[in-house]
Amino acid sequence: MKSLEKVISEFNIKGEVLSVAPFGTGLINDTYLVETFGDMPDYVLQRINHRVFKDVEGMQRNILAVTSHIRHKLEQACEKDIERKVLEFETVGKTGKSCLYDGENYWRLSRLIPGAVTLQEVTPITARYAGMAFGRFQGMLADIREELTESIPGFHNMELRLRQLREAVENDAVGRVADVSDLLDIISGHESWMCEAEKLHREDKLPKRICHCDTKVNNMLFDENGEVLCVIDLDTVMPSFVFSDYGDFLRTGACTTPEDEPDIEKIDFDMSIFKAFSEGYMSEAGKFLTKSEIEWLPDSVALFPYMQAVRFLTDYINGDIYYKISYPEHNLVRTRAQLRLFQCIESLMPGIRSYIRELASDI
Ligand code: GN1
Ligand code: MG
Repeated sequence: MKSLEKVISEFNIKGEVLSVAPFGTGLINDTYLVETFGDMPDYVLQRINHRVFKDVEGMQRNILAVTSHIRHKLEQACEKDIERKVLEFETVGKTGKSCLYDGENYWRLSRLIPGAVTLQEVTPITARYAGMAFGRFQGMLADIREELTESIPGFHNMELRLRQLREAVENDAVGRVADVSDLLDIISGHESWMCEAEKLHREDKLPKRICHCDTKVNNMLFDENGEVLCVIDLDTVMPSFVFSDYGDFLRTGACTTPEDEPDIEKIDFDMSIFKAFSEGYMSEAGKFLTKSEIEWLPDSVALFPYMQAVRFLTDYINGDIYYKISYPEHNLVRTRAQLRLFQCIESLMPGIRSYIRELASDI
């Protein structure tokens, strides 16, 4: 692998590199903070995992289409501080491209947004802001003209995720299936409910639009006052169901523990975060959501822990080839935690449904 300094030198950056250090907690790409001397901008360097993102160029085209569309919207609205509200990528040499392929790896470099912080924990106040931010994000992209590709085909397609699990079980590549039959039973017991959205889509009853598809709180940048500046980590921006962003945020944001909590007794779903996030989201997204999209929001709260459990378990059975792990049973622990969260949410469904109904009747 080329040295990181050599990679950085291929991009048109301002200033001279002072230091390069690992940055963030993503499970897929490798991310580095690049600091420069003096007042020059600092940068974020990423090595893109092209085993996961097989069409890197298509993904990068998506990201540039989205960031330039958002920039244009912010300019039209005469927003202040636009440089801190949308990501900007540096180009490689004279190519005009924002992605470097060094013969082995793909790299990209964006400006670090100054004074921005990421939060690892969510409060009702930040959850409300987050809901508004993702609602606004989807709203701004509702009229984008470019057709975006699915940077990971079928990324949030529950039917596909279950097929991948079934294939993993059939192959049983590392002999782990026998020990997870209890988890497979829980999963198969809920298949038809969890695949309902795909069915509705096929019947033309549920649309897709451009979504972020990885709405964790650490994928948002907040300013000094705790308000959202912008949404980052745009690799998975693609056409999906709106509730990709709504449900996936709650999966981590409203869970009382990290997503890999080993003690499942500690896992619960925090209704106050749910309410605050939903209120923020609906205050923005209520302007453009269709009736059928609103109707499926409550179910999506359950869908995302379920889907994530299926994805973690598939990877565990395949021998840990997708997600970064810190110890051998990590994907199994993650699966158990997600299924526990799913079950907590299942028992709270009546309250979840009635709260969303209440919010929807106010708009
Ligand atoms: C991955 O790399 P990170 O943490 O942003 C994954 C998400 C999962 C998440 C689970 C491309 O995101 O879909 O929800 O791990 N991203 C991809 O923590 O698979
Ligand atoms: Mg991410």
